[in-house]
Amino acid sequence: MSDLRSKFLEVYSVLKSELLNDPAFEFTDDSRQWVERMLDYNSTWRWEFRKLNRGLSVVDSYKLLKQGKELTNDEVFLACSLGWCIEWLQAYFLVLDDIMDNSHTRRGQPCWFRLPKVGMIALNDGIILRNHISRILKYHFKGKPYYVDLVDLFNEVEFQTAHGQMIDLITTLVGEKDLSKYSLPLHHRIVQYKTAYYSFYLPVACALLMSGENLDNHVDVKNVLIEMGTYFQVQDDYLDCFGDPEVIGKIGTDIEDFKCSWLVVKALEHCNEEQKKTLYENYGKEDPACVAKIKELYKTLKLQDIYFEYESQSYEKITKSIEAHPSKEVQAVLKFIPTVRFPTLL
Ligand code: DMA
Ligand code: MG
Ligand code: MG
Ligand code: MG
Repeated sequence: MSDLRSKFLEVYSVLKSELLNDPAFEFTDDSRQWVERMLDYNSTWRWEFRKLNRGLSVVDSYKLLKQGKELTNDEVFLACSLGWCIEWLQAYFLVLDDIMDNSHTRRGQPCWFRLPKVGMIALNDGIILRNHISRILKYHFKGKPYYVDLVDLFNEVEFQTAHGQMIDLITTLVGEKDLSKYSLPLHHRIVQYKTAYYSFYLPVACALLMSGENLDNHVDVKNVLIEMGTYFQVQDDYLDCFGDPEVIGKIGTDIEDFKCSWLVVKALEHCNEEQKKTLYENYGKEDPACVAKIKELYKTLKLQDIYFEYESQSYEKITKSIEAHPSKEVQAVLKFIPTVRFPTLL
C-alpha cells in the first residue's frame, strides 16, 4: 500500500476516535458502538476495494500546488482531514441516496438502510455523518485564517448537491412520468449539481484554500472541474446499465426509477417512432420484463458505441481546457485528476 494511502487511513482512526469521544455528547458504550459501526460500514468498509479518490485528491492537489515541496507532518494531517471531510460528505449523501433510489447494494454490501437493525435510523445516521464534518473542521481548523472560507465552502457545496438531488428526484414523480421533458440540458443541470461540485470541485477547492488562495480567483478551475464531474456522472449512468455489479459494487436502478439518465436521453435522441413507443411503455417500471426491453433497446440503438464516442470527445475537450490554463501548478493539479478518476480512459 502506498505511503499516502496508509497515512490517510491512519488519520481516519484519529478522527474517528475524536468523534467518538466528543465532549459535546455523553457517549455510552451502546451509542459509541453504533456510531463506530455506522462510520466503518459507510466510509471504510472494504477500503481495500475503495479508491478513496475524492479524499486522496485533496492531499495530491495540495502537494502539486506546493510544487513538490516536502509537506510537514502537520500539513499532511490537515490535508488528509479535509479529504476525510469529503469522504464523510459522500457517505452522508449516499446513505440517503440509496434510500431515495430504492437501491439494494453499495460497494458489494447491502445498502446501510437495508440492514434489519438499521432501517430508517439511517436517516438520522445521515444527519450525524453531516454533523461530523462540522466537528472535524472545528477540532482542526478553527484557528486557521481560512476556517470561515472552509466552512462556507462545505455549506455551499452541500447546498448545491442537495438541490441537484432534488431535481434528480422530482423529474421522476409518479403521475408526472413524462419522457418528453428528458433532454441533454436537463441531464447536464442535474449532474452538474448532484455530482460535479462535491466530487471534483470540492477536493481541489479545499487544497486551494489550504494553500492560502482566494477561491474567487479560480472560477476557470471550477469550470474545468465541473466538466470532468459531468463526464464522471455520464460514466456512472452508463455503468448503471452496462457495468458489472461485481465490479462496480452496486446494482443499477436508473431504469426502474425513471431517472433522467444520459442513456435514456441518448435513446430518445436516436430512436424511431416505434422504439419511442417501447421506451414510453417500459421505462420506469419495476417489472424485470420491462427493464429487459429497455436494455435490449439500448443495445439495438448501439448506445455503447455512442458512449465511447462521447468519452473520447469529452476527454479531448477537457484536455484542451486544461492546457489553456495560465498557471503550471494548476495545470498539474487538473491533469492529475483524470488519471486517478478515469481509469477507463488511460
Ligand atoms: C448520486 O447519483 C449522487 C449523489 C449526490 C450521491 P446516483 O444516484 O446516480 O449515484 P449511485 O449510482 O452511486 O447511486
Ligand atoms: Mg443512487
Ligand atoms: Mg440518486
Ligand atoms: Mg448512478
